[in-house]
Amino acid sequence: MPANLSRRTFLKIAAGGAGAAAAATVNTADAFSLSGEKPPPRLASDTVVPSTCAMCYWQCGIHAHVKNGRVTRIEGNPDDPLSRGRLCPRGVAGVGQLYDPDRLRTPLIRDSSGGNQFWREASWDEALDYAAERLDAVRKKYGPEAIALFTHGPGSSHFRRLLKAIGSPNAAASSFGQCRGPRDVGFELTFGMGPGSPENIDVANAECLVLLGSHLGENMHNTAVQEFSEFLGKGGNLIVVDPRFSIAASKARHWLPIRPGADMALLLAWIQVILNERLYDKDYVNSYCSGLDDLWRAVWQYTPDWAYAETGIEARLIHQTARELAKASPRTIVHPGRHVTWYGDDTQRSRAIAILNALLGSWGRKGGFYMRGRWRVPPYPVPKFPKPQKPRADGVGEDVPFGHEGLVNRMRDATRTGKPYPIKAWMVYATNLIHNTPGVKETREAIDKLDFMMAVDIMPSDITGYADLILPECTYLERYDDLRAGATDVDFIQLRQPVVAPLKGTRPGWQIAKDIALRLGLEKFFPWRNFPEYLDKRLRLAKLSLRDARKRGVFTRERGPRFFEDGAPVRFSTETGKIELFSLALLQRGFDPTPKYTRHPEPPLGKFRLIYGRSANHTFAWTQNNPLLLDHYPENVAWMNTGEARAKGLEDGEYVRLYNDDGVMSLPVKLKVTEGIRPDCVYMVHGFGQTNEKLGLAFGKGASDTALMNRYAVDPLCGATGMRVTFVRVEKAAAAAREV
Ligand SMILES: Nc1nc2c(c(=O)[nH]1)N[C@H]1C(S)=C(S)[C@@H](COP(=O)(O)OP(=O)(O)OC[C@H]3O[C@@H](n4cnc5c(=O)[nH]c(N)nc54)[C@H](O)[C@@H]3O)O[C@H]1N2
Ligand SMILES: Nc1nc2c(c(=O)[nH]1)N[C@H]1C(S)=C(S)[C@@H](COP(=O)(O)OP(=O)(O)OC[C@H]3O[C@@H](n4cnc5c(=O)[nH]c(N)nc54)[C@H](O)[C@@H]3O)O[C@H]1N2
Ligand code: SF4
Ligand SMILES: [Mo]
Repeated sequence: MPANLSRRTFLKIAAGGAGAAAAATVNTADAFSLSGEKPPPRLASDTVVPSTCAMCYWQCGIHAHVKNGRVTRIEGNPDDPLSRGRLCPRGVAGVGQLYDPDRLRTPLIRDSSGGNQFWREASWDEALDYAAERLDAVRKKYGPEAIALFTHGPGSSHFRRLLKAIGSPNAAASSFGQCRGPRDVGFELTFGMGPGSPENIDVANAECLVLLGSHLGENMHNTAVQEFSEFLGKGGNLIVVDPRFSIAASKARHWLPIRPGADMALLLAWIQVILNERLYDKDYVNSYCSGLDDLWRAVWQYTPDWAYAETGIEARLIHQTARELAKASPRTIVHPGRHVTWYGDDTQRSRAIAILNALLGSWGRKGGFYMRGRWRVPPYPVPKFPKPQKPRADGVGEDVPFGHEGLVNRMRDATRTGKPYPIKAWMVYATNLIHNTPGVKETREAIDKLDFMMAVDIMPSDITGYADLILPECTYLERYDDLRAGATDVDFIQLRQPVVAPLKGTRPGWQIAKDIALRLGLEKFFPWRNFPEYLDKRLRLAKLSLRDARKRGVFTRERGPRFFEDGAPVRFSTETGKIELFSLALLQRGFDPTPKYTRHPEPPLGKFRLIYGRSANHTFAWTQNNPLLLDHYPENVAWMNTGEARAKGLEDGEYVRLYNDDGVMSLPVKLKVTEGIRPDCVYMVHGFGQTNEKLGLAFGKGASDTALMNRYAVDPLCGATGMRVTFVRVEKAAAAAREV
């Protein structure tokens, strides 16, 4: 760790997470002044290289300070519309990942000679030959579709290209079926468009914001947190629906500690009140929406009195908050959420959220949802990819009627069962399937069925432990990735470029994918000599240049009007061309055309629902070995309600284990006894409980939520995995250990 990034500074930045969302996103210079220390002097020999953060998927523009070939600190690029010159604690801690001594630094081949399995270091040439040879064997024996890609994040495009060149349709990322899939589908069915990333919400100008679960301030998507702070600074009315007293709840005018799983009841009751009391935006609804009468027929019975019994939220409060939503409309946002794979009826819950926003007239309106544009960067011209001869193995578009992105869980299950056809090789790029997909037993069974699995990662993670071949990628600070075009209040194109030379032995993803393609005879799909050539070609086609991009890191362009009132085109790409309060598409496929309430099973006496979320200091399961972040948030804790803990004789700070209904026991985890959670659930930060011993700092810290998720509820509309259906009992760690 560079000496000038003192740990105290980090404490200071991250500690803001609990107090003020704004303080959690100060830039490093502010952080130093906050902590009373002097910022490190900017020596003349400091070089500042603009690039893009990849400590999470938000992708903020950065300025990396480099001295003598080492990165000394990372700040936000003030010209970047996502960072606006500020980074979250994880972005600042990119150096901790770059200089992590446990990083993968050479290709490794699983060697089973002599009866024992062990990792053998290999040269890149040998490793790439091996990858190509094994992939080719599967391709010849079973057809190209037998090769699947699991991937996530900014480097994915290189391996998606490789998979397409091979001729397989089977790519999947956890960002759909374990994250935002149901939200995107629910909004598409209603407005003809999903909320996208960054979400098309104008939070800074909103007057009322409703967060269902979305725990901004712990969920540290940078721009979202900055706008949230602006909203709070202006005295916006924040309503937080969460069974746990989250950081956002601590800022709210109303905290509604809902019974987990009952959000649909609350949403339907809000819709009922808004229709019943004619509080909806009549002009807007008359002009743009279809199906109002059908909606009313479906929801009239969902009164606040009825919802009280389901949600535990008093009818009076449901009435009052419904009126507050309407009063601020159209500057009211019922947040679409992001990780929404909760209970299996998540697409319908997202539909209810979309419908509520439509009634409030907030879609396409200032202080509500803006209309997105796109700055098109033409692709690098390559020959047409071969057409796969088989349909997708995960059934997307067929058995899964409304999903339109690959599903990790179903691709995994196709591998496990050999149905609809055998999948025999996995390429796993930057995704830790052991931590991000429920049903770990099934994941292991699927891996057992493979002829070959390769993992491209930066760390010896839990998933790399299962591979036949590990290929060490260099980190985002050491490589180029493809361009990212996006939009906020401006259109932008961002560049990721190397800030320092790659750690010896590691290589960028673009090169790994190209070198494998070359060995498989697929070089015509990778016709560039190197990635700068690729990037420059694309940028030139967009009338820009790599030379400029390298200097600035980001290009921005003014947007046309974003709101209907400013002249943004009113367009809804639904079947009827209207906002569909009643969905014909759903009706035609035999689903409820308007959202309905189903009660989810509750944990039996003595058990708790397992819920989970984020720490401001960690990204999923990949930052737990980063000294800068771990120092501040060293292990996850299990939150339990004070009364429950007392009844069970459990004390704050002691170690417990969680047991699920299938006899799986968690690693020991520290108990946090608090009034800030309902008695029917326990809460944990996701991503801990790593079992790879090569992770010197992360190994043995905290427990994994995923390891307990044998069960999950599949959303019939989009195939996503609802992950809040696990019940656990909680026992003292020592006592639990005796039982086993
Ligand atoms: N620091 C950090 N920030 C991140 C990430 C990260 O890894 N680290 N990941 C990013 C990504 S990809 C995503 S998708 C987002 C996810 O972040 P969000 O979309 O905000 O996540 P959720 O899982 O929806 O919300 C978790 C909250 O839901 C509450 N909750 C649990 N059950 C229920 C329920 O039944 N009803 C209601 N109303 N609330 C419930 C939990 O108590 C918790 O406070 O975070 C993003 N931001
Ligand atoms: N139980 C449970 N499951 C969840 C969630 C949860 O809250 N609880 N959250 C869900 C959500 S919202 C999402 S979006 C997904 C996220 O799931 P993923 O995005 O797959 O996140 P991780 O599981 O941390 O796996 C990321 C892997 O990428 C590696 N990596 C990081 N940077 C690089 C890089 O630059 N190059 C390469 N090659 N590898 C890199 C890390 O070392 C790690 O092994 O998980 C979902 N699954
Ligand atoms: S939100 Fe934080 S970790 Fe994510 S890209 Fe931005 S600075 Fe990096
Ligand atoms: Mo996510």
